[in-house]
Parts: sequence; C-alpha cells; structure tokens
Amino acid sequence: MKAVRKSTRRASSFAMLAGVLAAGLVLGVAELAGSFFSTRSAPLIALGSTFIDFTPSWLKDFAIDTFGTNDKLALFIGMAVTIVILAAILGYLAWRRWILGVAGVLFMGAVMVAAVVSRAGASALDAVPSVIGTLAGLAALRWMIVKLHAAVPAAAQADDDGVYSADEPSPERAKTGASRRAFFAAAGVTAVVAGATAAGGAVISAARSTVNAARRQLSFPDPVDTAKPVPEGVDVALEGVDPWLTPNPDFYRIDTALQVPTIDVDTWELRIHGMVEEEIRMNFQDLLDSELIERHITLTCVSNPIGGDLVGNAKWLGYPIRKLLERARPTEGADMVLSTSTDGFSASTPLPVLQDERDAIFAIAMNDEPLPLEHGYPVRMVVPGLYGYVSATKWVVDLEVTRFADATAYWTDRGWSEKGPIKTQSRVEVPKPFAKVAAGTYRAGGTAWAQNRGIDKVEVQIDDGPWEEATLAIEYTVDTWRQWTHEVQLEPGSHRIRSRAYDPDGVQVEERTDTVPNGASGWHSVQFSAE
Ligand SMILES: Nc1nc2c(c(=O)[nH]1)N[C@H]1C(S)=C(S)[C@@H](COP(=O)(O)O)O[C@H]1N2
Ligand SMILES: [Mo]
Repeated sequence: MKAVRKSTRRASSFAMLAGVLAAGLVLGVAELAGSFFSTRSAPLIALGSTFIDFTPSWLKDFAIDTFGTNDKLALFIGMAVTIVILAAILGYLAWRRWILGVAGVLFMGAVMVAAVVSRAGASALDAVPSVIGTLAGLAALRWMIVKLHAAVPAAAQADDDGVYSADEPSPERAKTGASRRAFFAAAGVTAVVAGATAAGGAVISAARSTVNAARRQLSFPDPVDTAKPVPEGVDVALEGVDPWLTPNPDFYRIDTALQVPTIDVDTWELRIHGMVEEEIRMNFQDLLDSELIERHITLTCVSNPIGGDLVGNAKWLGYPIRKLLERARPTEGADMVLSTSTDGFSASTPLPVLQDERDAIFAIAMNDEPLPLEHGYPVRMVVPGLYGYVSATKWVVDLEVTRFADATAYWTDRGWSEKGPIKTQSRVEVPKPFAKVAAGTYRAGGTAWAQNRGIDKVEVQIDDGPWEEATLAIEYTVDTWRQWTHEVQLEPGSHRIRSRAYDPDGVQVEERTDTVPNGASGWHSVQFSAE
C-alpha cells in the first residue's frame, strides 16, 4: 500500500515533467516553424511584447528601477518560470483527467495565437507556427501521459486521495518497470526534439537577422536614368481602388521557397554562361558600379484568377539585363535564357524579350528600399510584359543562355506554357462583391493592365445594359497598370457590374479560361446590390 502511494506521488511529478517537456516542444516547434515564416510569428517574442504592452506603468517602472537594463532579461526569466509552472500544472491535470489537459493546452495555444496575431503588421498566417507547435505539444503530451498511465498501477489512478489497497503480484511490477522505461523514452524523445527544434529555429532566425541587418546598411548610387515623375493623375482617387504604387509590405508574394533564402551580399555572384561568346561573373559591387536605371513595372502572377490580386506595381532600381547580354554576346541559335535562383527555382525567358528596348532589369531595390528578403534580396529579375513564372526569378544567381529545345524550367516542367506573356486584364475593385451601396449615382472603379502593350480603353457594363466607356487615369507607361473609374445610375435591387479593357490589339478575351497553362482570361464581373 505504501509503495503504491509513493508511486502515485512519483507519477504526478512525472506528469508535471511531461507537461514541462510538452511546453518546451510547443515553443521549440513554433520557433522553428516561425523561422520559416517571419520573425513576427515567433510566439515567445510576441508573448513577451504583448506582456510589455499590457504591463501597467507602475510595474514597468518597478522593473526598470529594480532590474535596470536587465529588465528584458528579467522579463524572459519571469516568463520562463511562469511557463514552467503552468506547464507542470497542465501536465498534472492531463494525467488526472486528459480532457483537462487538452482544454488547458488549447487555451495556452489560443493565448499564443492571440499574442502573435495582435502584433503590429501581423497577419492570420503568422498564427500558423503557434498552431503547429500547439498540436505537436498536444500529441507529445498525449504520448507521454499514455505511457505514464501504463507505468502506474491501475489502482493508484482510480483514487484521488491516495488511499488504495493494492498488493501487487510481482509480474505486474515487472511490467510496470518496463512501462516506466517507455515513459522515460517518450519524455527523452520529446526533450530532444524540443531542444533541436528550438536550436534550429534560433540558428535560422539569427542568420536572417544578420542578413537583414546587412540589407538595412545598403545604400545605392544614383541611377543614370531615373524614373520619370509620377503624376497625381495616375490615381483615380477612389476609396477601395488599390493604390497605384503598391507598398512593399502589401506586395503579393509567390514562390516555391518554404524558407526565404538568406543571401550574404558579400558572397552573392551572378554567372552568365552557356551559348555566349564571353562568360561573365558579376558580384554585388560590380552591379553597384554599373549604370543603374529606375523603372516602374507592374508584376503579375500567371495564377492570378480573374479579378484577383496577385498583381502589384513597384518602382525598381537595377541594371538592364540587355546590357549584360550585350557584354556576354549570345551565339547564333540561342533563343532562351534560363535563370536560376539559389534555391533551385528556374524560369525560361525568350532571349529577344531580354534584348529589346523594354527594360528588363536585375532589380536591387523596390520602392526605394533594398529588395525585401521575400521579394528576392539581394537581386531579382523583373521583365515587363511576362508573367513572373517565366521571368521574375528572385534570389537569382545563374543565367544560362540556351535554347527552348534544350532546356526547360521549374513551372514549364509542371504543365505550364513555355511562353508566358501577360494577358490583358481589367478588374472591378469598387464595388466589392456583395456590397450594398446607395441607389442613384454611384462611382465604380478598378484597374486594368496590359504590360508592354498599354491600356487604351476600359468599358463598364451594369447588368445587361450597354457597355459604356470609363474614364481612364493617366497612363504612366505601357508597363504599368492603369486605374479607371465610371459613374453609373443604379436602381434599387441587385446588380452585376462588368469591366473589359482594350489594348492596341482590341478588346480583352471574353472567354473564361483557367489560370493553367498560361493565365486566366475572361471579363471580371461583380454582384452587388443597391438600396
Ligand atoms: N526564386 C524564385 N523566384 C520566383 C518564384 C519562385 O518560386 N522562386 N516565383 C515566380 C513567380 S510565379 C512570380 S508570380 C513572381 C512573384 O514575385 P513576388 O513574390 O516578388 O511578387 O516571382 C517569380 N520568381
Ligand atoms: Mo507566378
């Protein structure tokens, strides 16, 4: 009887240990997963920052008075102690009654998610690491608790007050010993995985912050050819229409990189080779020493659905790809340039497109800022008029001049077309789908694009009425998108608004097609109602 009581007591401390290890796993996994996304999603930092934000000023003053510049360290130690205590309690609860453990872990997970998501600039996506971590921790806790139950005599678990009557036969005890070893194995695995994930996450985040610090230090020479001034009239000044210049944090991001590559500018090198008279290697300083130009170019993803937002307009600073090709001198028969990024993505771009006057560039800055890491730091390609998958290689390090007959690229290997000119598109941004607007005179608006060809006209239709010509904003260049606006008269009731754009070749294709294999076509239509 005494032995059993002792084993219960020991079991509860094992349960607490299991809770603490599971909490470690939650944080470790979340840290590693977070390092793949952004530093914002690291739950510990978010929790600490949230705590600071909610700390009453008397406590803040007390902390600064007491700990001085060590106040942050004190905060982390305080957090660690709190987490260990809460986790131990949770472990104990989970052992007594699993459902309490589940509820507790999910509650803590929810607190983490709330802390992460409420940080400035955070998005719902930043919650993913906390969610993954919580699920991993829950699974590990379950695993350890099951082993623990197997290790502790059944009678010991049946009674809450520690009074039982068990005279166990020795075979039982032998089994219990084996189960106890199984528990320790589970606990050991959890501890190792927690430590490894936390360390991995820390290493990746540290590498990223070093690269980010170097990135912030970068300064660029003045371009020899600056972008022409942007007239105010490129904007129709209608609330709800996307800004003409897309701020970097709002710029869509599409790539295959599970983890954003972190490249050291000092070791970055671009090689151009293959069917060329002269092979060239260029480092970042060579690029800075070259004659840089500045251009506004609207980038579009082939996966953008009709009316979608995988499109953005930015000012790019960089070196014309044409100039590099002039120096390398492609040989007879070459018709394609295969560009490859550090992470193995590749794009096949028609050689003539990179040689003509359209200003395809190796971009090093985006909207007057060094390229953001996720947009290809330190160097990416931007080619007016082609979808990103065949031209806009981020983190670019290699250019091979070759032939379409001899090589294929990442997406062309996966069923997308070899050639990817951007299709002329227009979209309605005001009204939004299913909006309720006031009947009477209503101002609609949106954006159209036909990079490298230009938008000549946009027409708008309400229900089955006549197509009317919309007012176009000033065209900046043919490589940038163009806003439109149009006043319509609305009767009360439900309506449909459609838009269609014209490029120099005529009206945009009406037939709706899927994005595969070379981009969606079709007229955008929005349902809404007036009352
Ligand atoms: N290295 C790399 N570059 C890439 C991609 C990629 O997956 N990896 N995706 C391309 C695609 S499909 C598009 S649409 C653009 C998107 O660029 P953005 O993320 O800067 O908007 O990048 C292109 N460059
Ligand atoms: Mo894309």
